[in-house]
Amino acid sequence: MKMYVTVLLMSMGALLTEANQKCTGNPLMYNGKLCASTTKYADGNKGACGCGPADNNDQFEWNHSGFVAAANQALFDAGEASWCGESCGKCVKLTTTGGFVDGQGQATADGQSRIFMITNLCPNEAPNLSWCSQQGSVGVNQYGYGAHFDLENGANQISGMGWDNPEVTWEWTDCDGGHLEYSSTPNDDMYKTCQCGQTENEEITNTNGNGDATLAPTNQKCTGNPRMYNGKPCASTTKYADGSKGACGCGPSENNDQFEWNHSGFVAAANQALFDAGGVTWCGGWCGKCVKLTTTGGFVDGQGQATGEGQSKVFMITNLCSNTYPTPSWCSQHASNGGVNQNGYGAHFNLQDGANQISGMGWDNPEVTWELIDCDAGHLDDWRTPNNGMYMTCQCG
Ligand SMILES: *[C@@H]1O[C@H](CO)[C@@H](O)[C@H](O)[C@H]1NC(C)=O
Ligand SMILES: CC(=O)N[C@H]1CO[C@H](CO)[C@@H](O)[C@@H]1O
Ligand SMILES: CC(=O)N[C@H]1CO[C@H](CO)[C@@H](O)[C@@H]1O
Repeated sequence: MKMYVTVLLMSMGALLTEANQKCTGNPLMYNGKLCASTTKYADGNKGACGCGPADNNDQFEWNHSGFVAAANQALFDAGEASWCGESCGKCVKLTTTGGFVDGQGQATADGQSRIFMITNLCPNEAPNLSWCSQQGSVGVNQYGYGAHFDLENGANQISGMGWDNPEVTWEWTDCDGGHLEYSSTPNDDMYKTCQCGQTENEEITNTNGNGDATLAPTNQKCTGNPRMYNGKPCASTTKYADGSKGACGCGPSENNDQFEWNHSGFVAAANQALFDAGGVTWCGGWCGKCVKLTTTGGFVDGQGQATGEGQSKVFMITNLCSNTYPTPSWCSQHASNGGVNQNGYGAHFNLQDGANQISGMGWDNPEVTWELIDCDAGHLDDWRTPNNGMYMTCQCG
């Protein structure tokens, strides 16, 4: 009896320490979605996206009660820009997990979603190091989160909802859709009044080059900057085949060969900004993660062909698509071009086609939407998606 009580107390102790964070893994995830930590702040400044008048440091009126947030440096801009970062004016949907970081917040009911526009930077410097310095090969802050959002609380819009630094899952979403759902979420037109919103518009015009803005989008279903479809971020795809193990080391350590599962497997090289926000070219933070790609039916004019819409496959990221020559047109997502490649996509996946697994499905560089998903679930759905155990055999695993 005495032993039983001791064991019970010990397990209760273990429950107590671990219980407050619902997200697990590295980086922390929950229900197959990436987690983020949150805090709140209030200042009267226009912030690092210039959401205020050009002639002073004030904010626009909509900052009062709006759902706006400062993102950690790595998310704000992979190239470390501290003004007009590539995430300025983009929106994220945050959903409470019910968890929180021990000693840094309080429990909040789970499943509460709100949509926030990124209008500011949480720098990876003192006094913001503990939350906003995502570091290491996995790129997490000291509590294990790959992202952090510091939420503007100038009109008590955050504390008023009972949010005391809740743990959340996060995903990119469309600002206009967010504004329709929550009037406090700024929309795309409001962002265009920000100083960085104006720069971005000029860049889009320049990118189109020929001045004919209507020609380019004909075959692309995704719209906006970055391009989105049905509220999901879009990516461009291409295919490749080589026999080398790639930037996640998915092959024997003594040579440059690939594992057998590259033959017919669903594996992909991700653009540098996604592969590793810190610019790492070996064992990037996204090695071994899986993305579900769903065809939109669209494609980039002159670069592919129409594919039926709604076809989904899950790919493990096992390689890097470098942002240096000869791949910059697809993989050059960078602050200087608004975080999109020359065709307007925030992400690019180069799909391994060594056994014609891509061309065999009739995929000729289709435009897709993408979302993060668990590799084991992907593998169950189609054995060609490598599972987490297979990834552990890679050098970076
Ligand atoms: C970042 O630092 C500023 C002071 O410079 C502070 O007001 C803010 O709360 C900090 N935010 C986080 C998330 O550390
Ligand atoms: C211009 C403007 O509306 N600025 C407001 C932004 O929000 C802060 C509170 O966070 C107010 O103090 C400012 O007046
Ligand atoms: C070790 C191994 O199975 N390597 C194969 C990886 O896939 C390529 C085709 O993309 C084959 O040529 C390799 O033999």
